[in-house]
Amino acid sequence: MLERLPAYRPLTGADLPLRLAHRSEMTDALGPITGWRVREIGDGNLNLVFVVEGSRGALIVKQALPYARVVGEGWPLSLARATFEFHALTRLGARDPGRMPKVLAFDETQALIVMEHLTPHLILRRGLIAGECYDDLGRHLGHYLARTLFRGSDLHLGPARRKADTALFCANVELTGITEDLVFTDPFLDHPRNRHTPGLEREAAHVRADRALTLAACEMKARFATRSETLLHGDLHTGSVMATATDTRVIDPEFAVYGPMGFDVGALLGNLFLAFFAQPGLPAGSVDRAAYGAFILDLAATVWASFTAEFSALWHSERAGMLGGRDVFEGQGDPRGADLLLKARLGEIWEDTLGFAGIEMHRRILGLAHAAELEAVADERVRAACERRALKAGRALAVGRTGFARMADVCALMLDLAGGARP
Ligand code: SR1
Ligand code: MG
Repeated sequence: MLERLPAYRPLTGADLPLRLAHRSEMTDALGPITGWRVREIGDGNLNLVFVVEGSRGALIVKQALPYARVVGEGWPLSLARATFEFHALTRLGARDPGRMPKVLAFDETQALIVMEHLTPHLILRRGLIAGECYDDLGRHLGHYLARTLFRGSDLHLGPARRKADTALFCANVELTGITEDLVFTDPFLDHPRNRHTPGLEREAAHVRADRALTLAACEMKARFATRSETLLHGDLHTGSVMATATDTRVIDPEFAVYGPMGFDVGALLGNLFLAFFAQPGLPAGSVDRAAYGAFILDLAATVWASFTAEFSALWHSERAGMLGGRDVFEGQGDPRGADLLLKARLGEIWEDTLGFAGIEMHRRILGLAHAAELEAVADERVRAACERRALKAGRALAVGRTGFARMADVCALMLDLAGGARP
């Protein structure tokens, strides 16, 4: 690990080599400082991200700023998010080995993490805009979700370890507060942080007057804030995934907190659905956008199927924690009881997933932080039309979350709303 530096200072491309060259983790991986080339590539909402290339290889240096980059110094934020990100990278990375970038060094004072440079990986949002093909993405993400959510919970961990981690991540109040406000609150009222595509004024007003939808947002917010089931990534949208045709990585877990399992699954699926609704508005080029939309729905279905399959396998092989029902069922000769408990857990996660997905779809259209897939639709009238359909779908999921029996029904709804034929 890095030694502490005297006082926090944001890095610049120009001073990074001199400030980090004495770190052996850097020189070992990059080679001599004379060959270092630095580029700032951060396009997220919060941090600085540098790629440092040397004669031997490349690394990423991610540093928190004392404010939210998307707004500027007018939105101060503490540097503590780098510490939560480091602890989350360590834990989630160990729960699904190989799925997160390797961490080489962490400096708490400078709020920076040095990690593996993922190349030729592309941010998934960019890949879904470009119409990239992925072989195993859905399976990788479904397994990632099952492994991290199961292994961070009382189904697997002992109570002392689980409670210690819950306490650790409970302190991530600032970023959790951003989620509570930006995801579950702002889009459902007239807030100055909100923005939307011109042409959606009527829809934005309808959302705010829609009691059933607002009730769903309040209910999902309560589940997010009070159901401390497992360590969440906390911000698992398609900008937090990097992929090649055959490899998938999950990045940026700085919003990590203990919460309900369906939150991560729902955030991911909600963002995939947004990418689906963006397809008709994106330049076709060599991409058949209708076929690519079907691919995205299939991807969402594969995520869910792989999640449930892996979660069920872990249930049978790694259910060592106190909430798996081993004592009351196996202990008393009723193994079938545990199967019913698994079915009930997956049923709850399914309903939560749909609820969180529907709310996420609203906040990425009406709130502060939007989805690049929809933002990439250049013509505002076309974008507004895509977003109108996505809002209808999001409402159907959030309000009707207890009424969908299968993923096929969800995908059929998406196709109907997009104007496509039922499969
Ligand atoms: C001020 S942060 C806005 C959003 O960006 C992050 O990626 C999270 O999604 C957050 O809600
Ligand atoms: Mg992020």
